[in-house]
Amino acid sequence: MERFETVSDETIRQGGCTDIYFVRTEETLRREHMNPLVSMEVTASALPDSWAIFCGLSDVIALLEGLPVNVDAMPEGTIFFKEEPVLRISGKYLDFCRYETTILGFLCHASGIASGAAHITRAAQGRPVYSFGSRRQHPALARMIERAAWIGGADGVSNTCAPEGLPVVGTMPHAFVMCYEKPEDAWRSFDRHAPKEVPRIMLCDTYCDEKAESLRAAECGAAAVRLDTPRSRRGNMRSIIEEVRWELDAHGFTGVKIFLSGGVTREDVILYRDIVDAFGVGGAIANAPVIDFGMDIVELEGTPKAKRGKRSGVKQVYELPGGDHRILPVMQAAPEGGKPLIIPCIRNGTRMKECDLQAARERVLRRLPGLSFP
Ligand code: PCP
Repeated sequence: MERFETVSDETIRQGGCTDIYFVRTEETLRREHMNPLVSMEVTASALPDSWAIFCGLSDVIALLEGLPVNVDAMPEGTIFFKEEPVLRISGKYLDFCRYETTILGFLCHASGIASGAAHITRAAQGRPVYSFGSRRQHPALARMIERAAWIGGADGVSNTCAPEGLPVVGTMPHAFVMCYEKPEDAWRSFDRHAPKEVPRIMLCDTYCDEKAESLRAAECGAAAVRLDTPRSRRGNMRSIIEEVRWELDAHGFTGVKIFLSGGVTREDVILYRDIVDAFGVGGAIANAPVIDFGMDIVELEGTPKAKRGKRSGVKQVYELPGGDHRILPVMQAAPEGGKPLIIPCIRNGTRMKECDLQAARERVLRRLPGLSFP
């Protein structure tokens, strides 16, 4: 059977998914009988926003467990700033050289999605945000996308391959409504057959005006109406939403909520958060810009060494009592009240700590309210 255009876990684990220059590096160093002891740090010199969320460590640990290396990192869900090391690997260079591509891939993508989700969650100011974007990426990545979105603070996810325990949400696509003669038939049928715990959120823009369909859905018992109006038909979206709200209220459906989806961006969330009860966000989370991490040698055979533009020496990042961060050489005394953020993850191949998904998310949710936002 032909396989999909993806790389197998086994190939990744064996270091087969790498940039060719690492293969050439290995060959050359081996022939020269060189294998220096190095410490490498992962840092981002610039970020898409002023802060970001560290995510993807669970995959890095799964990859490096069993190798003769030490790994130290910020726990997943830690807020970090540019120039801060988020992860460090120490060991003989040839034992992990070829994994750089994979390690950065894990971290850049997952941290980008978690950060995108966190910024949107922050923008929503308490309105629920649901991750609807697994369809915007290769399906082989769906689990990672939903995991990262959840860590970043999304209130639920839509893909059935999400890690166990995550709230999986969603009711109906346009295709379902179109299988029936009238939307009412679809909504009523859904109500008859959907599990009791699934909220009756009815899609209200398939054929007619959002206001007309929303009223009809409310009359059918909708708990909420979902407006997924295509961009080409939007006009003034704010006035469409306000009109829907007005008419629902005027007809006694004050309890019927409004759910907005379809191309929703961070800016849309800010524009409509006062009149929308919940958001379904696809591409703005799943396609969030990746974090541009680099992985660089900072110490060679115990001596600080760095390329241009990077700071030499092994470092620690401290969270200060007010929430600010400070980067210091690891051997320097901790600042007063400073909490070290980089902690041991692997010691000579042995995993020191499990990555706890819920703890990662709580870490984000605790910090979010105090973070800067445009
Ligand atoms: C999908 C769904 C969400 C969209 C995707 C989220 O829309 O209804 O609203 O992704 P986005 O934020 O990147 O747009 P459609 O593909 O129009 O879905 P349907 O099958 O319901 O027509």
